[in-house]
Amino acid sequence: MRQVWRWFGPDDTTTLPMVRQAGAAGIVTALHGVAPGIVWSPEAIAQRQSELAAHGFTWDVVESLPVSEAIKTQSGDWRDHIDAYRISLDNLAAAGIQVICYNFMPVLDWTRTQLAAPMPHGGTAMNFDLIDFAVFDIHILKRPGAVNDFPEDVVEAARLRAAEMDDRTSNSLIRAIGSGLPGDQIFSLDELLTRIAGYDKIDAPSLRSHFADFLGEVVPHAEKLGLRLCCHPDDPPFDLLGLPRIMSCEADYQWLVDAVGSPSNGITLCSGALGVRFETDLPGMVQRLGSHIHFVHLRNTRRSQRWGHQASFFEDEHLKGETDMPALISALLDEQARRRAEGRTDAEIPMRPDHGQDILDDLSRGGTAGYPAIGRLKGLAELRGVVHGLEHARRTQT
Ligand code: DNO
Repeated sequence: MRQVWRWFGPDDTTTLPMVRQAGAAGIVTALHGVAPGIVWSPEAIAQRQSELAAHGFTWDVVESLPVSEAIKTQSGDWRDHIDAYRISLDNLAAAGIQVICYNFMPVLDWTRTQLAAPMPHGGTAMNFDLIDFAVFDIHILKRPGAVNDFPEDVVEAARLRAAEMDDRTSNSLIRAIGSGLPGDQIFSLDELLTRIAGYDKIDAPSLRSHFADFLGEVVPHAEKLGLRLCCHPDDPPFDLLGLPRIMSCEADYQWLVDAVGSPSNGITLCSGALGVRFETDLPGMVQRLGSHIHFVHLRNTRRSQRWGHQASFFEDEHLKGETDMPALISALLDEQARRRAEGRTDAEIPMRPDHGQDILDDLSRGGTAGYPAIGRLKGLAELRGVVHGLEHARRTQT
């Protein structure tokens, strides 16, 4: 696997020389300042590439080329946004960038309720607590009908917790939930309610049909350009705020690859997001859908409680947590071997250590939540160790 690293641009507190020391081979980034629906210009792409080249890096993967809310809801300027998406793909292809990650989550992107939950080792990790989320949804946002979207015991626990929550705690809850909003956007609670209301008439089947329309418009274009689009799963992989989430499990990915059969219509396999669903079988998913995987995020989670598909969980160390990481990596190495045997030019799959706990100097450096330098360096080093061990075993067994 090609070891890549997410970098957020010149303001990232983890600088490119630090990434070099972590041993990553390539960079995953985006033009974070460009709003969804606006074209990524050749100049802006070239500028980002030259920032990377100055430190000997290439731009290996785009994460993300965002799909606008207008496209997801098929409202307003959505057709113009599709045209803009295709032009951005033209410009990325012309710059030699082939792997493009995106997601189709309504309104929110990844969502946590605590960005720095203390861990027993003294560091911190990101946490999603369904009861805190219910406090936000029912008592802070006051979304109409929110009580119906949680199990009864969660609603009751949230009522008790909300009654005791002070302003500091509720503000940090609002901030944590807002941190996952796409790009640098920050919404007020009223704006969030307005955006949610934009989905009043959109249930899972209609969102899926909008997604199919989007794929129909962009995948053939991407195929002509030789690009590999790859959809990131919902994180967490269940509905939030009464909004449908439709990329949460293996069946959803089977739907995706069947929706438009093309090598350009692929998967971002994120073990951290998908692994939260108790029934997820990641090694099996790689065996069954592996040929469509264009990008991999390796991360681990541990559920503290679950209610059906919903769960509270925290981001555990990369080799701890409930995903059997060596089994998953072994399946990915098998997939790469299959591709080599077929002569595929994309046999080496880009992989990044996803998120990391804040440890050592991370605790004072600041930067994008979930993306500390040392926590990710540790994750990458551990994952790299697993890859080397498995590759050694394969060489000596044959
Ligand atoms: C979280 C990330 C996601 C991901 C997007 C891809 O840390 O994995 O925000 O970048 O969902 O579109």
